[in-house]
Amino acid sequence: MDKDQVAEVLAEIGVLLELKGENPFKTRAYANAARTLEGLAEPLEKLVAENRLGDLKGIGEALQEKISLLVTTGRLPYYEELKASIPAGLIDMLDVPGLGPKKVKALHDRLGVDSVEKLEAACQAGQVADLDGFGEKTQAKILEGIAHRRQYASRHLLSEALAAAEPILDHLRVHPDVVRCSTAGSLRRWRETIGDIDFVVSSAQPAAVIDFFTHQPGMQSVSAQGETKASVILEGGIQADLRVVSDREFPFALAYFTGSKEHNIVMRQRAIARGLRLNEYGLFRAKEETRDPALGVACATEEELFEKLGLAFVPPELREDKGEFAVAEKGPLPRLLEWTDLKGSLHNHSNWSDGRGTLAEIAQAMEGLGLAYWAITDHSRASFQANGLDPARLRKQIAEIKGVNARLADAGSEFRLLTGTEVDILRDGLDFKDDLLAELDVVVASLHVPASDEAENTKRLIRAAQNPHVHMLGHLTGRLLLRREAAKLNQQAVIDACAETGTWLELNCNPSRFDLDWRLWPYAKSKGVKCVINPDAHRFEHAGFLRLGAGVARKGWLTKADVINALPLNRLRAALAAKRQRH
Ligand code: DGT
Ligand code: CA
Ligand code: CA
Ligand code: ZN
Repeated sequence: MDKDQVAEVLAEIGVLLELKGENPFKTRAYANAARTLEGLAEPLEKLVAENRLGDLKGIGEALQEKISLLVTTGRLPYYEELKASIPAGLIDMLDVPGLGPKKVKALHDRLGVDSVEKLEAACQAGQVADLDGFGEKTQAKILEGIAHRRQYASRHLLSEALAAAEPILDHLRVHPDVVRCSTAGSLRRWRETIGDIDFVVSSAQPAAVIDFFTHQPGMQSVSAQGETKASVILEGGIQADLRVVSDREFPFALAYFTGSKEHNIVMRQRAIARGLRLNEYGLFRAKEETRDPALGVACATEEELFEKLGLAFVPPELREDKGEFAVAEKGPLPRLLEWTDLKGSLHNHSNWSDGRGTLAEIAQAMEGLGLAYWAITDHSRASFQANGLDPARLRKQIAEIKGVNARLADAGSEFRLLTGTEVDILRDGLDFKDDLLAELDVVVASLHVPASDEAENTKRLIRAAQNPHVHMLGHLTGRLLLRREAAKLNQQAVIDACAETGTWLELNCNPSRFDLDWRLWPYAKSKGVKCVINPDAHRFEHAGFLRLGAGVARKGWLTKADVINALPLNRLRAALAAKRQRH
């Protein structure tokens, strides 16, 4: 196990002990140890091998032993026994947003509640509000949390659905009986979360294709299988639907199953207005539902279908009935951003805070990907749990980055690291003073600890945007898809402030964030606010998030001209200087 996994286990032990009502010093020791490990600058394996765990603050002998065991064997019997000694329903309850171990224990001790279902019933009966230390507000919050949890459980992150779907699509593509194939549904539309995966295939041998599909590696079970369709549950729990049609029907089936439902409704109305009938099998000269090829209007591709309905081609990402028809009626849609337009990233971490890799290693990896620049924006001091940098360490990092860049230049490379920070937005301003910020190439300001009050959060973010040294606001709402709701804030007001001050907004393309949300980009664009697509990389592989983020930007109608990190390095430098020159 690596340090993050070990830290996770220790933190969980702390929670489980608290749930059992163990003494608070003991429970806190685990939580503290977890935090210490997370902030570790060197590999945990190395510390264990060199027998130096004892040097870490607050890690006594018992903990050292447990950590060593986890690092070397990946298992800890103490943890497994502890977990087994607690009813599974109680552990489940910890997952309800807003419920910590203390509250779960109180609910169990005083109401006998030992499952989420019983908890919901107790809330609905008003029993929870009557408990000491709970009240009406908490009870309502718990009910809301249970509802969120239920929604979360039925959906999956886009990144996970893509990882499951792409190998299957690759297999279908080379199957001899498959003529054309594609993903469809929300996955093809690049929604941030996916209910189920949809595939559309054209073939003259549907039975063979269905048999092949249901016997793919990675299938957990087959839930339905017919002559032209099948539904399966993939390992990991995602459902996937397959439809097989004739190749003549393919463009119609693809358009229909890509959706969205709202988009399809308008498409069908446009067909009706032309005396035609549109369904998943074709575009027919008929008033009634039909699948009769003799009545069909031939379309070889989706492009032709749109054309027959008086529309330019609408990329799948835009098929949400959010303005695409008005634009496609007039002519071709704007050329949306492609992920290969992106030249680098302006928000990333290194092993100086909570990321992986040294500065030199990161430079080498990102240059190897063909990128032109990569900003190192480690956390500021207030994010102590992420090993945030104080001014002295940050200045040392600036010097080291200059060294890396000098060596790159000597070697004839044009790739550059940029200096930077992800500075915390605190209650009364930024975590660093302006003179330090002015020394950096790139300043991202992020609200990591929001207040519970909407006006207060909005005020803090607007004040950050007004700082002449802040180039962009990072992950505006702090949401974690399927895990944590967005912080309360007036996003429109913050966008307006960014427009006024020439501040950019991040499209954080970590697949758990996609923050700012795609639904708000058309507004930001209309105000002239530029987008920066940042993977917020904590390890090399996270550079791959750029591809996901480009799709989200497309969904927000963004073009290359709207995106700062589509600029080459020299023009980026000019853009970075521009905000500071406004003041
Ligand atoms: P999801 O799976 O919840 O993330 O969202 P979708 O959009 O993938 O929905 P899904 O899998 O239920 O259906 C795929 C597409 O099929 C959907 O986007 C549009 C089309 N479709 C399904 N049912 C209907 C319907 O009742 N009416 C219309 N117009 N289209 C439908
Ligand atoms: Ca779907
Ligand atoms: Ca489906
Ligand atoms: Zn970050």
